[in-house]
Amino acid sequence: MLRSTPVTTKLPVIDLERAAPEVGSPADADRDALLAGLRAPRAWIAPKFFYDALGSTLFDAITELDEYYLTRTERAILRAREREIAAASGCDGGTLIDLGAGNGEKAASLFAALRPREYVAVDISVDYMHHSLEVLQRRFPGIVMTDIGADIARPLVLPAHIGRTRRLFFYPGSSIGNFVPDQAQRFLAGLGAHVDDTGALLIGVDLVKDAATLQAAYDDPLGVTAAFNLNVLRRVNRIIGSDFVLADWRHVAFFDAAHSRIEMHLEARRAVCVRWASGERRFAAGERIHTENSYKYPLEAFAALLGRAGLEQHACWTDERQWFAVVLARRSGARRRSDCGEPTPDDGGAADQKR
Ligand code: AVI
Repeated sequence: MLRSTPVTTKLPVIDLERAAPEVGSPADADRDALLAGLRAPRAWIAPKFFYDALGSTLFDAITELDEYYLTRTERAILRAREREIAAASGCDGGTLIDLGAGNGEKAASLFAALRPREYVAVDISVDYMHHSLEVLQRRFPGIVMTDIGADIARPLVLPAHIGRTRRLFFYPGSSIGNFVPDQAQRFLAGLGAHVDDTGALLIGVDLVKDAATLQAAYDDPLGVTAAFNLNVLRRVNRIIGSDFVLADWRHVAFFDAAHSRIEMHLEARRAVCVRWASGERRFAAGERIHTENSYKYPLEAFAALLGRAGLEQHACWTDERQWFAVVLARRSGARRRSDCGEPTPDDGGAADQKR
């Protein structure tokens, strides 16, 4: 059995990562990707490696920081606008597909408004998600729940039993900003292929703003983001058997206005040689490993990105400061719906920008 029934609390899990057949094991792919990045002239580590158990906990701590405005700003918009979002999506009674679901709580906070018949949680941390979903299933026994273990950066394969109409893809948190724009376009186009005219995408986008605010969000005085960044080296050591010494590295984060992105790096405090079974890499003092980009979009640039991906912005809600946007998109040319919600006065400070 692949999915839950409304009364089941023991959820079967679909782990597309572990099941991927033809390209060698995901573990091999991870090792290959890490080695390629460490051997590159400008070394890099893909940000997906941040999220082991400790990394996920550190990320949760980041979202509690005063400086990291993204999570709480998005939450406030979703809370203030949930009824409008539900009406504009037109996906009542449909399938809510949560990309990078984590513990599913963000999506669950919208269940009352969106009233999905089916909830599909997709996340790479399959064990953590699976346990959380069993808890959620007990709280919402009327919703059919499925969890899928998959790296959402890879082409999404949905099991055949997932409802095909009124699919609402939910991609919060501005994780779209962790893709470079070309990848983001391909990713969005891939989602577009999974929705028909009745479906939509609800996506959180961090907007460009003053550099000091951005900088503080990614280089907090408590050092939580630094710990999050450095922790990736522990993960690399485990995966490729390398001997990174964390004390040799410092966290660096800055806003690159030309690319409209925060860049995170790990910088060698002194000359170091990192070894693993099949090789080594020497780093000069001050040399960096690039670990993450976090793009910040002007609203028009994000709408243009959607357009290049064959989607169009249908509605958009922001906070008063215009720091963050929640965007509802449909396939370009999708039949317009008439049940698009009008702005309500009791918006708790969230500003509405319908197109
Ligand atoms: C997950 N992602 C949207 C976060 C971001 O803001 O780019 C990851 C993060 N990196 C450092 N702090 C948070």
